[in-house]
Parts: sequence; C-alpha cells; structure tokens
Amino acid sequence: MARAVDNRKVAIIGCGFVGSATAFALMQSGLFTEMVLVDVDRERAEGEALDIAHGMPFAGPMNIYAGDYDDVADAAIVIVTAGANQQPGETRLDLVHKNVRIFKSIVPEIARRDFPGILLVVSNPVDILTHVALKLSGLPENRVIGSGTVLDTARFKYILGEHLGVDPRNVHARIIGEHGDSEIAVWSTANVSGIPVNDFCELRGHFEHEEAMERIAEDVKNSAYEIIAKKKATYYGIAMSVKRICEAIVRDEKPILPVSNYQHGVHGLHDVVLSMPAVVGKDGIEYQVPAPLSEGELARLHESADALKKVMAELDL
Ligand code: 6V0
Repeated sequence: MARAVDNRKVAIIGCGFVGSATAFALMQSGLFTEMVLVDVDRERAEGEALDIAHGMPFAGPMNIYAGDYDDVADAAIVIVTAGANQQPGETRLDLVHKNVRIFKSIVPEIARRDFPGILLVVSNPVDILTHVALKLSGLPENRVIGSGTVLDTARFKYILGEHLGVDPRNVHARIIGEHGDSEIAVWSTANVSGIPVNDFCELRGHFEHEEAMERIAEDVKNSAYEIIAKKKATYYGIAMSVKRICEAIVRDEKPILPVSNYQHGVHGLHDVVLSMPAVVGKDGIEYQVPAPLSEGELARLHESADALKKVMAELDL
C-alpha cells in the first residue's frame, strides 16, 4: 500500500554541484524538517549531508542524511539532479543518451515504491528527461514536473532589471519552450509595473529596442555556456529556482511558474513536455495558463516543440 506523503520531507537524487547547492538552499529555507540525499557515490552523499548539517545551528534543525530509495518513498518532493552535466561546448541535448540511461536506473526505483509525491526533474536536457520520467514512472502528469525555464526566466528578469535599473521582481516577463537553445523570450507581454517593456525602456533612456531585445535574449540563452566556460558548472541559480518550486508545492502557494510540463492542447501543443506557465500547488501542475503570445512567438514555440519531439521519437524507452 502507498505510504502517506510526508509534507515536511524532501529527497534529492544526485548530490553533485546542483544537488548539493539545492540541498544547501533548502536547508536554509525552513520548508522541510527531513532531507534525504541519495547518490551512487554514497560517500559523496554522506559528506554533503554532514557539511550541510553543520550549518544548522545558524538556520534551524532538520534531519539530513544520506539514504536510499526506501527512504525517499514518502517524501513530498523527490528532486532528481543526477546525471552528467554539460562540458564546455556541449549543448543540453548532447547529454540525452547518457542521462536517459541514468534515469532508467532511478525512476523505476521511485515508482515501484508507490511514490505519492511530486517528482521534480532538474537534470538536463530537462524537458526530455521530464517526459522520460513521466513515461518510466507511470505517475499522473500533474505530479511530474521539470524545473524548465524557471531559471531562464530568472536570468531574463535579472538582466532586464540591470538594463532598466529596476528590481527584477518588478519585471514581468518570461522565457518559455525548451530549457535550451530553442527557448523563447516572450517580449510581446513583457512589462514593468504594467508599463510595456519598450515604453519603460524609453522612460529609462533606452531607445534601441530591437538591438537590446536581441542582445538580452542572447545573453539569457548563453548564460549557462558562459558560466560553464568560466567555472565548469552552474548551480546557485538553479538551486534558488528549485527552492521556489518547492515553496509553491509545499505551501500550496499557486504561483504561475514556467515549469516544464506535459502539454494537452494549449496553443495547439500536444504530446510534448516543455515550459509553459502553469499554476503550481500541492498537487503539482494545477492549471495550464494559456498566456497570450504574438504570432512570431507562437511559431517559435512550435519549432521548439518540434525539436523536442524529434529527440523523444529517437529514444528507446
Ligand atoms: P555533477 O556535479 O556531475 O553531479 C551529478 C551527480 O549525479 C554526481 O554526484 C553523480 O555521482 C550522481 N549520479 C550519477 N548517476 C547517478 C545515479 N544513477 N543515481 C544517483 N546519482 C547518480 O553534475 P551537476 O550537479 O553539475 O549537474 C547535474 C545535472 O543538472 C546535469 O544534467 C546538469 O546539466 C543539470 N543542470 C540543470 C539545470 C537546469 O536548469 N535544469 C541547471 C544546471 C545544471
């Protein structure tokens, strides 16, 4: 029989750069009282658990330990960050075969324990691996989520905030589609405090809209490549993004987040997993939001979906 979900428990599978940074962010968040770390390299998981536990006197108590799949079965959220990361020059899609193999060793272990919580995929290529996790787990679609373009959207807001000299939290704009090279910056509805972004640019003395939009969208898309070239991996931004998604679920906050989720017809998208805005709460994906797009954005969204479908079609699941 399925165990009841423990809303104060989280599990992280994969304790490399991303898993450990996520564990560190979650320890400080106060969202959970129990955290299980799982890695094929058990010593790595044990070391991370110990190191993070030593921060507890400055944060708050929680039970953090290295465990195995029996320990994760009743977690409210299982976060999967296991897998190879991009090497300099590699795209996210280059990782697909290595990481699908790893997912075949992880997801069935979770599913066969009648996992009642939310499976949150972070490993790349995140859209493909979320779709793979959905198929391998047999879990309902609302309970299998990818971190998607939550991180890209944060990067977009940060860069726009810097450009405009305004708090990024007042920038309302998002990236949708693939978390990767075909992602789409949604400029048509981007605004700052209700003022269309180009009008706000002019208020701040910027008039070269086309040039600025192209540069900012490219900077967002190339952020990961730049960070990887400089420090081999990206992990703090994604850790904060994962913490935000966990807050939404555990506190049933219902924010609209561009998470990666299975598409059922919004904007004519079918049988593909990619990032589109959705209300996220205790049941995972609660409502897919049909946010308006320009014709050009819609066309690019379909190109992004087609690129992902092509990769999915080549996988042997
Ligand atoms: P890393 O530092 O190499 O860590 C990967 C960890 O996974 C290691 O500790 C491995 O031992 C472990 N691992 C491998 N196989 C298994 C297995 N079968 N079971 C359990 N653990 C296993 O990589 P890093 O942490 O930098 O990246 C992890 C993944 O996150 C990569 O696929 C990245 O591309 C991806 N990222 C995703 C982001 C996003 O926005 N979705 C952002 C950054 C990185």
